[in-house]
Amino acid sequence: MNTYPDGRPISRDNIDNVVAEVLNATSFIDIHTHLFAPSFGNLALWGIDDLLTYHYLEAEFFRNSPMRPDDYWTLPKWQRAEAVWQTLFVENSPVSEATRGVVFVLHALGLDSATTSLTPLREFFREQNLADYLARIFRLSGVSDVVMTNDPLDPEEETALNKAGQPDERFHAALRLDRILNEWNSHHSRLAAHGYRVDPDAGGTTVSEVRRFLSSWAARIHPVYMAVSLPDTFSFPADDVRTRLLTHAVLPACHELQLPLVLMIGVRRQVNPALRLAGDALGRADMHAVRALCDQFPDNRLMVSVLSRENQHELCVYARKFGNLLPFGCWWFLSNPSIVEEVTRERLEMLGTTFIPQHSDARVLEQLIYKWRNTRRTIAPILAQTYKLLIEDGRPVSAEQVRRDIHRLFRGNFEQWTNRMMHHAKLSSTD
Ligand code: RAT
Ligand code: ZN
Repeated sequence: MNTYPDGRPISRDNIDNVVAEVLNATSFIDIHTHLFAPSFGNLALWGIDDLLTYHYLEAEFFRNSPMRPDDYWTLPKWQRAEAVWQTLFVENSPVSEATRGVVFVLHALGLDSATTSLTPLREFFREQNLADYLARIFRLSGVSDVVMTNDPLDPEEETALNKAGQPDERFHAALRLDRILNEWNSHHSRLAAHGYRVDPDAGGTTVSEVRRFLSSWAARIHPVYMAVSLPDTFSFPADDVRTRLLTHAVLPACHELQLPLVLMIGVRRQVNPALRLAGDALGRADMHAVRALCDQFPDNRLMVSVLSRENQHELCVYARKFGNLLPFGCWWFLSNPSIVEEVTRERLEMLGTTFIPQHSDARVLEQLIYKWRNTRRTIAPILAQTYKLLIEDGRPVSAEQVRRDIHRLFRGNFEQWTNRMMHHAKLSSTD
C-alpha cells in the first residue's frame, strides 16, 4: 500500500518512513553475483552447508580455530560446515557482518539460529522445492534480477554453459574475462584448442581471434556486460598483453556489441594460498589507468568498482570528469555498514544519483536475503539525511521524487547502461 501520496511535499519528520517504505517496495537489480541459475546444476549453491562454507566465513574460522587450513580442506563439505558452525556460532558470538548474515537468513526463513545441531536446519533445506524456494528467496530479498559471473574458460562452467538448460529470466549472464586478461599465459592454449589462431605474446592474429571468441560467446549467452577483476598493480596503458587485448579485442568487442565493460580493480590475489578462495587481499590502485581508459575510449561505457577504501574518493572525482564512467558497488571487503555508509554518502554528495550503490556478490542463494536487507538498512538513513538537508535548504521533497531516485539508483542506471529493461517483480509484504 502506498501510504504517501505522490506529489505532495513530505514533512521532515516523515522522511525516514517514506525512504524506508520506498526502499522496501522497490525490487532491485543485483548487478554482480556469483549465483547460477538452476540449469547450471551443482554450480548453483544454496542451503546451510554452502552458507557456512562461504569464504568470508572461512577466513574468520581460521582466526578462531586451531585447525590448520590443510586439515580443514581434507574434510567433506558437511564436516567443514559443522566446524564453522561450532567455532563461529556456538563457541563465539556471531557479531561480524558475515556471521550475522547467516543469523538473519535463518531468522528470515523462520529457523532457529541458536541451535547447536545443524540437523534441523539441514532437514528444512532438504524439504524445499527449488522452484518455489527460489521465488521465495527473491521475494524475501527484494530482488527481481541477478547477474551471474560466467567465465567460458572455467572448465566446470564451460560444460554447464554448453548444456543449454532451461533459461530462467531472473538470471542474466555476464562474460567474465579474468582468465583471458589476467592469466593469458596459462589460457591461450585453451583458445587455440578451440580453433582460435592465438599466440602466447598476443601478436599476429591474436587480437582479432580473441574478438571472434568474445563475439561468439556473446551470441551464445547474451551477456549484459563483460567484466574483469584487476590487481592493485593494474596499469594502463602498459607494455603488456593485457593492454593489447583490452585495446584491440575487448573494448572494440564491447563497443560493437553495445555492452559496458565492468572493471573491478584492486584485488591482490592469493596472499595466503593455504586459505584458497579466502586467501585474497587488496591494495590501493593507481587510478591513472581509469582516467586513461575513459579518455581513450569515450564511446565505451565503463562501470568501475574499486576495492581499496583509499581509492573511493578518486573514483568519484574521475566520474565527475568522464560521463562514460559509472561507479558501482561497495565490493567485498568494503561491504560492511561502516564503509558502505561512508562511500555512499560521498557518492551522493559528489555524483547525485549517477551511480549504483551496491551489488551483493552473493555466492550462495540465501545470502541475497541478508546482503540486500543490510544494504537497505544502511542506506535508508543516508538517503533520508540527504532529503532532510534538501528540505532545510529550501526545496520540498515528494514521495514521487524519492521513488524516482531510488528506482534510478537500484534499477534505472543499470538498465540505461546495459540498454535492457529487466523484469520488474512486484514486491508484496507477505512472505
Ligand atoms: O566477493 C567475492 O566473493 C570475491 O571472492 C570475488 O569473487 C570477487 O567478488 C570477484 O568477483 O572477483
Ligand atoms: Zn564478485
